[in-house]
Amino acid sequence: TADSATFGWTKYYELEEIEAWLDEILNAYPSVTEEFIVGKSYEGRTIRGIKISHKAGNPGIFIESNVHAREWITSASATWFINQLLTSKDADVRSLADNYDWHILPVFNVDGFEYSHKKDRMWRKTRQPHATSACIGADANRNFDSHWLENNGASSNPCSETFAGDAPGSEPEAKALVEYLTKIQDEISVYISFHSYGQYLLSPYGHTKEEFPENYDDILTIGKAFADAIEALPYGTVYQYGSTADVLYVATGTSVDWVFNELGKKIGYTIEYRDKGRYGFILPPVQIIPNCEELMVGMLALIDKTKEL
Ligand code: ING
Ligand code: ZN
Repeated sequence: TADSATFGWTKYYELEEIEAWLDEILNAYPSVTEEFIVGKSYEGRTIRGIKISHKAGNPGIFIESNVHAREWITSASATWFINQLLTSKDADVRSLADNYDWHILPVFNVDGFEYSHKKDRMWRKTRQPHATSACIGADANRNFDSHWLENNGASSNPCSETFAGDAPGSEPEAKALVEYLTKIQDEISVYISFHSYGQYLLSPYGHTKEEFPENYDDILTIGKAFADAIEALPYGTVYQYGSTADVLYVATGTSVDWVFNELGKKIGYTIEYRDKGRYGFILPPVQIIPNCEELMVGMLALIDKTKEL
């Protein structure tokens, strides 16, 4: 079972267990939590998130996690973070919980996540079939309507791991998130997307390395604070930071770029968690909690610095 007495962060859980745990959390903390529904996946699953709000009028932070099915550390980190916001007695964490509204989507690509548990551990994409190919699914993080399929930042081949889909929003999951975020955009000031792996804090733009956002200096200052905080922990884990296209590769139609370019938000990051490739997507469960500790100090520093600027 996955009740809160037995749910922990020493193993990875399946979708059903994560959802059962979410239900328990919603039951246990009714005055500060609320479920939100993003919509339905291709296979008909409900895409569910949790909002944590300790007081009215807080700025909102949206966390999107597990868009890529095999990146299991991301939903483990999201659930750990939810638990910290509700139970931690640490003053800094309490201040994060009290002064921001948290909109957390632990498993965005629900169909792919289920498939990665049941059939193919290395699955990345959605599970929607394609009309003219036997290959299944698209990369939901290339399916958003921001420079969609430009600059070789995605593939038009349905068999590619970075297939952009037939059109922006062709994947029901991406379409649902676009509609949901559009609806609640006034409640959100920071957007963070969880990925693995490589130990990066990536910022806009993904679609080009020829241009940078007008607030890129601030974005880098915040990135440095995040990376420094993580490196200062005894694990000494090193994160690189900078624009996605500059530090990693050109990627178009990503959720963070869409929120930044189309919703006009000024702060959006992708976190690429541990490790640097030794275990890659199959990060051993003993590393879940250390990874989450890094997330928390990084997030504290990120929010602190954002507030200062
Ligand atoms: N990496 C991300 C990917 O979607 C990324 C990198 C994230 C690029 C966000 C642009 C925006 O390819 C992994 N490992 O999925
Ligand atoms: Zn990813």
